[in-house]
Amino acid sequence: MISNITFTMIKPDAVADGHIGAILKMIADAGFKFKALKLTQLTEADAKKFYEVHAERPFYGELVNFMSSGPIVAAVLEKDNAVEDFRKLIGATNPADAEQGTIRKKYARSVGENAVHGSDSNENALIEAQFHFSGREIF
Ligand code: DAT
Ligand code: MG
Repeated sequence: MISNITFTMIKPDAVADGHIGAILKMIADAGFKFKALKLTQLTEADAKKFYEVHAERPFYGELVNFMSSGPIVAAVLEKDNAVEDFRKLIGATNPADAEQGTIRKKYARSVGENAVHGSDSNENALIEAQFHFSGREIF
């Protein structure tokens, strides 16, 4: 599973805006297989840990508050070249810069509330998947 998986979250904005079904369909239609899937919510401590790498950035506090503000959908996805292909499907971090047809272009509210997360490397995909799911929740 090491090089063919990525980890995603449908973030609190997109869940609150009613986009879970549409986003899961875009992911499935793009050829990703669901290896794990759940509706959950991050505590403030979870969000701090998940985004630790951004701790020095000016938006860290806002990011932690937002990501723990409501339910999310967490998923592990499988496909050849999963990390890179999923980053293409979601589009640029800022929806204003995202290409037409990408998930962020269609559903993100702003750069901070940008609808979905996608892992940035194979190594982080595995770390993030294991942060959210136990071994018996990944198929
Ligand atoms: P990505 O989610 O595209 O990998 P990132 O890792 O650089 O982007 O940042 C993580 C999250 O932090 C991003 O999804 C939303 C938030 N963020 C990034 N840049 C921001 C900014 N300039 N203002 C507010 N939030 C920002
Ligand atoms: Mg990132």
